[in-house]
Amino acid sequence: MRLPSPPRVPVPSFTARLHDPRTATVIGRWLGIAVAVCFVTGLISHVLQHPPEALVPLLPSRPAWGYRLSQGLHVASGTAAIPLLVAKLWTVYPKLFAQPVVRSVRHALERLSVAAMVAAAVFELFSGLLNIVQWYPWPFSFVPVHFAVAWVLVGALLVHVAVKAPDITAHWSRRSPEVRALAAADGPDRRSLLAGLAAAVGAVTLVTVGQSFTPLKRFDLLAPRHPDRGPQALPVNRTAAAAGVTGVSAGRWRLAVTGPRPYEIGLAELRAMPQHTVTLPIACVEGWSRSAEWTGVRIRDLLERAGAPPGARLRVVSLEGHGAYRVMEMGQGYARDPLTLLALRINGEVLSPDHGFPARIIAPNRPGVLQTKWVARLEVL
Ligand SMILES: Nc1nc2c(c(=O)[nH]1)N[C@H]1C(S)=C(S)[C@@H](COP(=O)(O)O)O[C@H]1N2
Ligand SMILES: [Mo]
Repeated sequence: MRLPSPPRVPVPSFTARLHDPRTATVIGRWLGIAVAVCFVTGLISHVLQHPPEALVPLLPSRPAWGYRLSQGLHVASGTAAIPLLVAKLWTVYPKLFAQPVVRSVRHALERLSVAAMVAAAVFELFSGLLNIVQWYPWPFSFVPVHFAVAWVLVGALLVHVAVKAPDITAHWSRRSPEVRALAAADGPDRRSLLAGLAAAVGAVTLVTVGQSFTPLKRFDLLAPRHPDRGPQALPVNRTAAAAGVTGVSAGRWRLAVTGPRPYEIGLAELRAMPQHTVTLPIACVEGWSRSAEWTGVRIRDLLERAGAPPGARLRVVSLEGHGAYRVMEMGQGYARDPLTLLALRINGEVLSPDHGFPARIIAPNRPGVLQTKWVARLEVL
């Protein structure tokens, strides 16, 4: 007697071109570029913010706009990667139904590395996106985890590219025989999908990039910050009230400078010292940036008065009672740069409390988090 064969689990079958390897290769190329830009600019940001001891004296304070460009690219490439990742996952998701589930040890490892890569990519884009809107709905600290998972992503991505190298090469060129063969298949047009995706990437970029690329600020509809919005036409991340620095008295505030010849100096005396005006951006790690004209005293003049040796580093302490950005250090390259100021004014006006009254640091080519506000003390190290 013949037994009836067991019912087959219905597995969707995918034949359309939108799920073929050529589509996966083309979208993968775009996504690869976005991830590479995001990773390199992320490394730059990490090194500038948390430099290993040996690099501190080597960090360049020029070009003055360097960090602004690099972090603008970081957030823009990460944002562009979101539609690209969604499209890429949609293109390849039929592989989830591949039979048999595991063909060999090698195949199992390959699938595991893809799972790690997808999880890392989703985590990086999601956590980065929430970070730029300053929402931290998780118990861990964003920076170290975002940084560590970036390495997982890049490692798994390299494995993926190596494993898929034959497929990628075969489908790289429009004129390759494999791609021509695919063109014979029925199904919706691949070009429409790619054009739609390009339009989506262009649109999300256009409505967000104005937060750092000010010529496009008119189109900045979806970015969390607008470069013009804030006291004195400059955004604020941490207000004086949030930092608990309120009611600072201009008459009683004194800046302490420690070093071989320590001294204290009040606001009136600072204003009587040679004033310099520089045009420098605040470039926040969250992607927004805005240039302003800052006026104040050169840090190097203040350090020389304390008898600081030429190679000395500087520690800056804020009036803020606690907070991750209360204490900041800078290497001698920044401390000696003539553009690095203890700023007292912004665009000609006295700093408002939210921008760091009575005095804040402004230095070229530095992450916004290191532009310490409400300065209380300079320590020559
Ligand atoms: N003391 C102190 N300084 C600080 C901060 C802070 O929280 N405390 N925030 C930093 C961050 S994250 C940025 S982006 C800039 C923003 O400067 P602004 O508020 O003047 O635009 O200030 C920096 N200086
Ligand atoms: Mo920031």
